[in-house]
Formats: sequence, C-alpha cells, structure tokens
Amino acid sequence: MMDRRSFLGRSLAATGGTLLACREMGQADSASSQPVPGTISEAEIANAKFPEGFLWGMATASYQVEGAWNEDGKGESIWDRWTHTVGKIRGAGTGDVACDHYHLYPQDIAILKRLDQKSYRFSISWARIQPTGRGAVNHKGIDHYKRVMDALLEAGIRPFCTLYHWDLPQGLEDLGGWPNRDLAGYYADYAGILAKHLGDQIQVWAPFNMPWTFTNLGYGTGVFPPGRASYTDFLKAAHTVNLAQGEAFRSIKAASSKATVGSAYGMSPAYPATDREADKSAAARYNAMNNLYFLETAMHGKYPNAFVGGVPYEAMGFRAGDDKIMQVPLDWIGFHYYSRRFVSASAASAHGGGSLATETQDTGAAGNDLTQFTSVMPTQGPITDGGLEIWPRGIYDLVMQISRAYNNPIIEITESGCGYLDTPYDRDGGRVPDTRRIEFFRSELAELARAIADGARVRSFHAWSALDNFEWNDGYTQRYGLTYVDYRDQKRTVKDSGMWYGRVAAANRLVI
Ligand code: IFM
Repeated sequence: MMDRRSFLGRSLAATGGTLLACREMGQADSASSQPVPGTISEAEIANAKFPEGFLWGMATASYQVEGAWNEDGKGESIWDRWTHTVGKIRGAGTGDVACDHYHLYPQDIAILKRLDQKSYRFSISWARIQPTGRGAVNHKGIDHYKRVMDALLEAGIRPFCTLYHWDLPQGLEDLGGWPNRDLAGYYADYAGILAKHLGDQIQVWAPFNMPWTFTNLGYGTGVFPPGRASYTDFLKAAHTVNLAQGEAFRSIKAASSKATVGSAYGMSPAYPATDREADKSAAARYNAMNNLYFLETAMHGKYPNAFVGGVPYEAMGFRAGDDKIMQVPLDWIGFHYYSRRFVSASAASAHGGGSLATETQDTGAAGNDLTQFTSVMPTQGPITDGGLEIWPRGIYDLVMQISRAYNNPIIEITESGCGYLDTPYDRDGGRVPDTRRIEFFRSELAELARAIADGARVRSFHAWSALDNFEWNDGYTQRYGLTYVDYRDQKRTVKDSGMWYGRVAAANRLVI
C-alpha cells in the first residue's frame, strides 16, 4: 500500500499544484458514494499524532465577545446599528455587553493559560481604532489592544489577529460600504495603523474573516447588515475586499518586518450531488465561489472559474491592473471547517435563509443565473443544536484539497466547532457535561491528524469558541463556547469539553 506522505507527494506532482475538481478530493467524490458517519475508529483516535509544537488554540471575534460598544471613543459599527434595530436578532440580543471581554479579558486569558492554549485568535474592532473608519487614530483603542497583547504574551500564548470580523464602522457604510472601492484604501490605512502600533506584539495577521460570507450575506442576500439584497452589490463588495486584502498585505508588511499574513476563510468541502457531469461542474463552481474566491485572487491574481459565462468583470467594477493589486503571496493559508455541501446544477433562482447556519443550505441565492448551482447541507450525520451536520471526514478532504491545490502550504485551521446548549448542572457539581462537543472534536481532530499523517502541513487548530458568545442573527440562542458564560452575571464555567481540550493541548494527543 502506498504510504500517505508519498500519496500527497504524487498528487502534488500529478496536478502541478493546480485546483482540483471535487471528485479528486479523496475517495468521497459524490453524494452517492459517501462513507457512513463515524467511520473513524477508536484506535485511530487513540493513535492520532500531532507534530511537536502544534499550536492548540481557541478563537473569538470582537463584536461577539467584547461588549463595551460605546466606550473609550469607539465609533458605531454596522452590527451596532443592526442589533439596535427592532426585529433583526432572535430574542432581541445585542453585542452591547456580550461577554464583557473588553473588561474581563484578564480572566479569559487566565482560562486559556490554564487550559494550556498556545494560540488565541481574536479580532480587532476597526471602530475602536478609527471611530468612523477613516482619519485620526483613537489611542485609547490601540492601548486597549496593547494591554490584551501583553497579557497574552505574558501567558505564553501566540496572538493571532484577525483585522476584520464583520464589524465595519458605520461611517464607512454611510459612504457606500464595501461596494465602494475606496474602502480598499481606507482598509489598507487601518491595517498599516495596526501593524505600526501592534506589530511588535503581533506577528500573525489575517485580513478578513469569512469574506464570502459577509459580502454575500451583507450585500447579496441582505440577511446581515447592512441588509442589501443585490447580486451586483455582492460582486462589487467582494471585489473591493479582494483589492483590500492585497493592499492590506502590503501595508502590514511595510509597517512590520516581523509580520506574516494569511487568511481566515470559511470553507466547505463540496461534493457533486450525483455522478452527472453537470453536477460535477456545479460542485467545481461552488468550490470556486464559496471556497476559493478570495484565495485564488491572492495566490494567482485572478478570479477562479465560478461563473457559467465567464467572470463578470464589468459588473464587479474590475479595472485594468486590479489583478496586480489583488495578488499577494500569502505566507500561510487559514480556513475554517464546519460542514460540507452537496451541490447540483441549477438554473432556478433561489434565496438564502435567515441565519448563518441556515443560509449555508442554499447558496445559489440571487446570482444563480451566473453561477447556476444549488447547494444543500446534507443531514446524513448527526445535527448539532446549532443546526449543522457533523461530518468529521470533511476536514480531511478540505485540508488535502488545499494542500494539493496550493503546493502544500502551511495551513492554520482558524475555526471549527459546534453549537450545543448544555448548561451547568448542580447534580454534576455545577459542571457543564457537554459530551457531544467532546465527541465532535475527538472525531474531527482524528481526521485532521490523518491529513497531517498524509503530508499536510497543518500547524494549528483553533476551536470555536473560547467562550459562549453573541451568535449574530441568532443572538444568544446558540452556544459554541468551550467555556460557559452566564450572561446574568458574566460568570465563566469551563465546560467538560474545555477541560478535555486543555488535556489534549497539554498531552499533544487525543486523550480520553
Ligand atoms: O460565530 C461564528 C463566527 O463568527 C464565524 N464562523 C462561524 C461561527 C459559528 O457560526
């Protein structure tokens, strides 16, 4: 039998590092030939190996945890405006207080340290640094993040900074938001400010969290702020973000010689719904649109083939020379894995649903005449309380696909996790017995270890999330944390999954 390292080596040679169609993503090449759930054995879990120095980590995002929405000179963001509008958020939740991480970060970092975490992925709120998104720096904002970085470094934890996790300053939305290409320049200024003031403390930067999601939901389907539903606005917003990613890469590098810049994309492995050629091409278009739309532009300066009739350059506002602005050699590739998709060819227009989880069940959305695919989240595996199918094998397929397509890059898993509503239970001594979350991570991490054994250069895994937090349109009705937050008094209780994950980090293997 061919060993796994040579398998990846041969695949790389065979493909020359170019993009693979979905049928090449391992043995699971279409919906009809999927393996059954739970195929990873206890022995494989027990023997799963992670490289020495593997960075076990957790992630959060500014709007979801910080609170302090109008303190220390912070400006209004589009999420402040959205959550302060009646009817937008389940249960009328807002991020005004959230987990109060803005004030409680010392105790949250102490928990990370206690759980042997080596990397903390967080995001910076642009409106704390430049209240309207342009102009003078708010030094109180910079000083806050400097203190957070000091606490992380003191705890021996690597700061992993996402520059933008969806909380655009409202002042920039008032100028037209991401469809206005001027935002690429404002964003590059913001990135340069961060690198100048925080570059001594932060070396790992990801410009955008899930750029496809916030441009599509914010401007294409309108279920996220600013709530616009226009496929042309989505195309324009996505193009500005691609330009901004390139410009930010350069301004970060110019301001900080130590900086490395990568990504934090959301990705879902896509399988054709049937063995029909039309569905295979549709799955490849899904992959190009939902997974590679911001990666291919950075690595190769061109849009991937997501459209039936070719890239709609005019509609997206593409200008001569934009390919050069977009192209930047990312130092590493970061992406999240939550769930997979079955994709079929479809010409019928369709619209996305109302939340982050359900939206992903139908990505044809309003631009379906251009992309001509429909995707669904399968329900073959167990479904979490957050509404997503559990499919551990997906992380293996995704990591191998990206490894092959981009010449075996360094990979950071920037998020993965599951929503379960377990709470502290007196009869368990006040513990939070979230055994389903432990099971989720055990199988998934064993699949990740399998990809590493097969030659993928994965150097970190960030569990989403360090804390229960504000889950966007779902408000506080979902709990993704490895630590429970009681929003009445902000009391933290590390869940059983958090304790387990801490033992895994300490042992660098999947302990029982
Ligand atoms: O909470 C979100 C996060 O902001 C982005 N990735 C998915 C998470 C769970 O839905």
